[in-house]
Amino acid sequence: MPLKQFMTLPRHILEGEKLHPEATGELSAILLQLGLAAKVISLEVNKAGLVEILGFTGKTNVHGEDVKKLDMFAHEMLIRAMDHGGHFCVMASEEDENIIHLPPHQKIGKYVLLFDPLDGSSNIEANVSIGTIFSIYKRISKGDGPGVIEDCLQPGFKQVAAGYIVYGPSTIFVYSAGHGVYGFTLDPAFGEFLLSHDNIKIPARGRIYSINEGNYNSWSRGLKKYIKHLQASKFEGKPYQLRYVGSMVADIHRTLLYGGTFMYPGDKRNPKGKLRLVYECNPLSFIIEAAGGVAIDGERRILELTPSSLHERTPIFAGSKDDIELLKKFLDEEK
Ligand code: AHM
Ligand code: MG
Repeated sequence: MPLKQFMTLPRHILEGEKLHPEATGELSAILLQLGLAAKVISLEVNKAGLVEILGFTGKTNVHGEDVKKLDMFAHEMLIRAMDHGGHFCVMASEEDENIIHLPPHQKIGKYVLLFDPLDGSSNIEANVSIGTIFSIYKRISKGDGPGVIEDCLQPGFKQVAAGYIVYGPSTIFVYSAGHGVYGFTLDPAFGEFLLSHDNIKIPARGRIYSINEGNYNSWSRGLKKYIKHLQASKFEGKPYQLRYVGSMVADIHRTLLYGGTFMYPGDKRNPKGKLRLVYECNPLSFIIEAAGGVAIDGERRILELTPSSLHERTPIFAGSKDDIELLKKFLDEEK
């Protein structure tokens, strides 16, 4: 595309909308507003080492973890940026135990917004990449009153759009509305997201595997055998590589671009692993699948799981199609 370098996120969203004559423009408005919120959070993340924003608020979130101020900033910023557009009937955030209602007297819309405001926050103080993850559904509850928790507990295949923003060496906004995955890098000079990754396709195989190997002793036999198999094998004549940022959003972004696998298994102590189905696994699996990859919980497609609660966790194995298929064979053999 000759004008690729001048394809801004707003232009891309609006041109995408023209391809769907039935579109009302609402989803475009939501994505545009998310782009704006991403810029504000990115600015704040970039200041993290400079201002007195680090440290703990003294509160813990619903998972019993310490909440850092930047998490709360991102959480509040997303709510403030998104709750006045009249597009949503309900929202939910990883940083809030319950669903988030729209302000009183606010127009109620037909969409549902779910987000992890700042994923990988244990990395903030080390200046390592972190990110925001979002997921958009249509309401299933009847009527035009406020949405309910069931609107937030839909299986991931019902997402109408999903995406993430990685605050890394550059800030990148990646989204899919179901047709293709597109990445936009923020130009800090004029504050606009520019198309940098057009129609991303995940390679069918990759050289990198990504897992917290510190948990090796609690893995299943099948998973141990798979990792041992990779360590004893070659990819295009070279050994496999282990890369693990510890921010799922950054690990998935690398997997999307380079191929390979990202894994967070369950174990005896935590059979459902650590990562949240609604806020992390569903949106990132939607992106992986839209790019031609596969995401499973070890048996089933992540996107076919029906969440039973907002903060439910699930094991996840996501990435290149051939790699995940091979991994599944190892898991099945040791069932
Ligand atoms: P967070 O949302 O509180 O930041 O936690 C989720 C993060 C993921 O981004 C990452 O994949 C995982 O926790 C890392 O966990 P571990 O330190 O157990 O490897
Ligand atoms: Mg997270």
